Amino acid sequence: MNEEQKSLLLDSSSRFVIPQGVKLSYGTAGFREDASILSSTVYRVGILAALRSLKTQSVIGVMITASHNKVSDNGVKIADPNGGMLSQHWEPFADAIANASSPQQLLQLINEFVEKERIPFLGVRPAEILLGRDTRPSGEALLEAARQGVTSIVGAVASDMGILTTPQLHWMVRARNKGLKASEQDYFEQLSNSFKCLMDLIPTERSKFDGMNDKLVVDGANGVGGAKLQVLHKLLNVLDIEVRNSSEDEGVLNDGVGADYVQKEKVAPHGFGSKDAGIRCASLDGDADRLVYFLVPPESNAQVNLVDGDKILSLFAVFIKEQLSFLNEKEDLKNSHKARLGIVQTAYANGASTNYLKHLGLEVNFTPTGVKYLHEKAAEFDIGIYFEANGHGTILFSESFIEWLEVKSRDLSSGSKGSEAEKAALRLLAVSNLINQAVGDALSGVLLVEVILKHMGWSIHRWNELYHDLPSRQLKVKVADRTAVVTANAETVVVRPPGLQDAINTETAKYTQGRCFVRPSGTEDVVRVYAEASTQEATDTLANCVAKLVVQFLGSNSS
Ligand code: G16
Repeated sequence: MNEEQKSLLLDSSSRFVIPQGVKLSYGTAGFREDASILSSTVYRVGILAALRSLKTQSVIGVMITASHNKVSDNGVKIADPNGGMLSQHWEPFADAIANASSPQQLLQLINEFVEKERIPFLGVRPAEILLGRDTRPSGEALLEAARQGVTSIVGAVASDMGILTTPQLHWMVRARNKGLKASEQDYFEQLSNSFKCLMDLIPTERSKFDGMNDKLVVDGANGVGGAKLQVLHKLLNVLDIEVRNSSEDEGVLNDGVGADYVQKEKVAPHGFGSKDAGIRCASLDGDADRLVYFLVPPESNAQVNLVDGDKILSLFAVFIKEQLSFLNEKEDLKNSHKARLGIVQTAYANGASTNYLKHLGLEVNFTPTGVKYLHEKAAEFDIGIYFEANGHGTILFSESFIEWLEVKSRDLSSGSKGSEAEKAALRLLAVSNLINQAVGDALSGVLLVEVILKHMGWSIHRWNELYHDLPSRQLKVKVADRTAVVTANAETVVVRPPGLQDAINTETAKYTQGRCFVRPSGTEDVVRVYAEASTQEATDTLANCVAKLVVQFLGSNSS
């Protein structure tokens, strides 16, 4: 770094004073904290994004969001050149600069990192960063902090893409780096065109739902997703979708609404009630990267029938498997490419879903919580389907498989035109264009669920019957220091504090089909407890007992 660069960094960083007494860490999905203490962190992430852009000579994204967290929180995450999460290799640097106590220390850390990573400054394409934010009131000021961070690297350019869903920003970064059209309008057009293509390929004998109301009612979590879905809805003009809890309504973001609330509490979001019984309902989270479906029961105050990320994954798996079997019916296709289909879940996946997927003959893999881990694993397959139970997931297609599909669909269309194999190849290509290849995306997820249900001729009830969930419960426990919990084996075993895992094992062994694990959240200041057992009552008892064990071993923090 030359002297001009050093003084630019020293000068701009002196405007962003680090809060005292807070240790920040790049968690499950970037930095997340109360918005009031985040401006220095976001500024520093802006610098990191510009350095990452120089290093990779690609466009990088910075998204200001705290997704499912309460409205007073905010956060920041990076989209890497392929649209995915920041390379984990750079996370320690993110932690280090976020916690640097003075401009001088910050400069020193950056200088050392630039040398270690050999980040080029001269004679290269200048850094280019796309900035996006969700609807949080703190977003505008934090976006400005990110912009100042980016532009404290000489020549770097920051483009404000405005209010977006998180997956839209990731999609744009990926598209830009592939040399494709990358505006928000292009995103909507790609989704709507591929959706229409899948609709046109629905077998005529299946094109009716089995006696179901065709309407879908979507809870937008009072976040960014509702308004964006309305835009898509207008473009499509074939789906009957009603959006409630849109950011244009009066409600508070993620407060008694949204995918996280519906999935964890298993209750209907605000604005939904017994009048909606029997109607297909869905819920997005605050930045529209999660999606769950649900059915409201006729009796008020009863739990909703949750159709969660595991069931969305299962629906997608059934559909993809069917298309692959059409392709495999043709001997020459079967021999020219044996597509590897892989499933990725986390420990939160309901045990019944894993059994179901294995029963379908699919390979199921497990990773720790966090899209960054699931995505990486899913990318190892020709088709990798990953979903967290909370509704975060997508389907990844390898470049080589897409190329093979493109060639084969052309060959097939000149030969046995209209064959099932040709249609299957076209459907898979359309899915790869519809479902976001960069990250889990509730908007593309809704469209894919809707068109697959139509393709199968299934109602939400039929879909929900694929398997029966084991009763489960999730609890949050406030402890003195959640980082004292260290886990292993995809978060199923507690390694520290010593003795806690033995105590959990002893408790779990008392329950038929008992399963329980604890892990520190990477987005909230809590330890999470997950339990499963053969009845809801037993599950709740197990979860509560283990929550007490967590407090015993770690000390409570009720503040
Ligand atoms: C983020 C991550 C998800 C993760 C969730 C909860 O979601 O992207 O992969 O499941 O946090 O993580 P934790 O249990 O560590 O708090 P979102 O939708 O909040 O960005």
